[in-house]
Amino acid sequence: MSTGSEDAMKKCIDTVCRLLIPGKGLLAADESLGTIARRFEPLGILSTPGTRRDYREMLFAVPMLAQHISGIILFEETLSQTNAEGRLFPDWISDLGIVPGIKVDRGTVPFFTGSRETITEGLDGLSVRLGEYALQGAKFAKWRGVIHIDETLPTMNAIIANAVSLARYARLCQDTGLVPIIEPEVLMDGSQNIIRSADVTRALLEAVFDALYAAGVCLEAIILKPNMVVPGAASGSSISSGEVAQQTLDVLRRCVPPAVPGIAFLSGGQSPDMATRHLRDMVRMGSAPWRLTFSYGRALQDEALGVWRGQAANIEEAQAILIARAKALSAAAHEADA
Ligand code: 5MM
Repeated sequence: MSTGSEDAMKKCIDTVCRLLIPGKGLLAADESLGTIARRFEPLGILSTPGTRRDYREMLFAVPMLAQHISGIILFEETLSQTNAEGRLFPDWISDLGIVPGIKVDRGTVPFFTGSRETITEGLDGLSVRLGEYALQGAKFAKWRGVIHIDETLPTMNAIIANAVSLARYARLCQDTGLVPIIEPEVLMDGSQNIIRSADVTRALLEAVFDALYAAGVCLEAIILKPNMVVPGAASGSSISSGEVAQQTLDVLRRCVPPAVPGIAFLSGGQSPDMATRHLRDMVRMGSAPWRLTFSYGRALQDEALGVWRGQAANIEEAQAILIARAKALSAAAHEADA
């Protein structure tokens, strides 16, 4: 099975190298309209194009952000917004020395009427959209498939359908010269123990790599963005950071070929401290064949958002909190290289 053109693939490899610079990680700032409204609402911030723009400008303008952040995942709206000086966000981010990317999925819908499982939409017309995003300056893309877990879920049907969608998306990205960030997420909601979480994560990753092979995706030009293997948030079990690191690495070693250059974890609702510790412990364990880093949304942003609260007067303090978290994550991701 052939992969994309040589030129497109060269672009992808170049972007992968820039994203996986040792000790740097990704900032996921691609909240869709519903998600950002849910994050703003408890803080009394109305979600409008203007407040979303102000918030993203506050994040991206953090002094020295590029020392710790290699790439930023944007939401489609942000791609055509400008900073206070009138610079388009993707151009401004590039000038800061950070690679701009774009979330290209259209979100999840129930798998069928009444189903509690979901499938991610957005494949129709994707090839054309990818070409447009590339013209707007995006160098990489992201698609998230979501797997729900409980005593009876997930079904193989949902696992395979989400895996096949991720693979088709990834192939179209590489054909366009965009690096696909492949995000298969087993949610941490629920009362499952860590062993069940490991089993489901393994089943999902096996299906994803089967689908990637079948679609002719070049593994050297992807970044995997998986969940960590943790017990369900409602399980009440307290597990050491070392065990989370061990269980996660065991699953990844079983399923992820060493040809994959990097794994950039999602935080999935873990606290910022926990998401930092878990990454640090995995990196400390050493001997992983892929670069390990972060691609966090909430674990990078929540502390800063809580301080900013939509007020210009709080910008400096919020930015100081964000850079401190980014620095801690950078250090966690860099231990293996120390
Ligand atoms: C930042 O949130 C992203 C967008 O979510 P929606 O499409 O649901 O609005 C999300 O995909 C994010 O990129 C990843 O899940 C990682 O975020 P967390 O908060 O889990 O680290």
